[in-house]
Amino acid sequence: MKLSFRWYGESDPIPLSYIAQIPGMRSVVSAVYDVKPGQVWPEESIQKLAEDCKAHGLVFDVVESIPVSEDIKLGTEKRDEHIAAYLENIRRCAKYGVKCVTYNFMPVFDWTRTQLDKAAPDGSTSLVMYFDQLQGLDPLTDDIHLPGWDASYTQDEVRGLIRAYGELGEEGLWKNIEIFLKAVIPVAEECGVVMALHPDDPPYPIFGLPRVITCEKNLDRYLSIVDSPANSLCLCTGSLGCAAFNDVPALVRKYAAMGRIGFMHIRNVKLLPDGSFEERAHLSACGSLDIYEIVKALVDAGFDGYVRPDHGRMIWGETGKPGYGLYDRALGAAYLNGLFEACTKAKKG
Ligand code: DNO
Repeated sequence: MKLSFRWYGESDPIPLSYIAQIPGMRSVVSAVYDVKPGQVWPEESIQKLAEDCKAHGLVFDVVESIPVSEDIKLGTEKRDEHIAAYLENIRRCAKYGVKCVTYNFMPVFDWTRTQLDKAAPDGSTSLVMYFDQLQGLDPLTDDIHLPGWDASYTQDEVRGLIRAYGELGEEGLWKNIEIFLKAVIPVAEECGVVMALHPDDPPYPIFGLPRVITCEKNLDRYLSIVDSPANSLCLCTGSLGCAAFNDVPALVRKYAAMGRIGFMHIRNVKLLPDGSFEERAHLSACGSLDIYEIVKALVDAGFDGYVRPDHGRMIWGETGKPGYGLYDRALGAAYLNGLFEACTKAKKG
């Protein structure tokens, strides 16, 4: 596996020099964050990312994300233009050494949580999704801004988008996914890039918006639309694992054996009886997911793709981007290193 760490570029409070000090760290996961979805990334920005990482002994070879615009997801008249820009971005990234591109197909909102700083008894804070905090909220009538949502949309735009997705429905979304994949995967293949689809987080409809990247059946459907190793998954254990119907170690075993995991986001979540969940430390004992079984499944399959510790808690007084501090993600990386070493040695016997 190739160990990686997400970095938000120059605005990230964590310097690359610190990331480089994490044992076994190889790759930086980043993106050009100041260009709108549907637009072409300036080559200089991609080149600068690659050079900055190289200067610290790291490799910028994973992009997270090239966002899929709402026009592509909804199939508006701007779709073709935005897909053309998407293809150009893949080509430009590949030119500077990128091997894996992460993206998602979540309508309007990326990940959804109700609180970003829920304090645990030990004083650490983490991201949580509590249904009682969500209940009664309706973005069609209320002016709500949940953490993690794109703050650049006005409330009116959000309402318009929610209505448009309501009309599109799940099958309409699948149709637009198919058009996207049939355009993108051949170009990714040509460029030697693996497209890694991130699941919906959480993996069920929110506010009536269709969310389809949710479960084994739908992941199978997605992968079969274009049956190519370039059409792969970013298997996020915390996103799939916050729904009890997903058996995450079994999913990892299956898709790793098929060679269809390009990127692993590994983190733990604690499921609560009403379906709410809390993000926890990576250690298996801290949450509902058996991280050992997940890593063992990867090692058994000979997984050689990218892995990153995902959201960490805020600990030791650190402040910064919720989920993306240094300390707890570095602890996560160290834990993952330990599991991978143990599983790999046990496999060799
Ligand atoms: C959350 C991340 C997601 C992910 C995108 C990929 O912390 O895992 O925002 O980057 O969904 O497109």
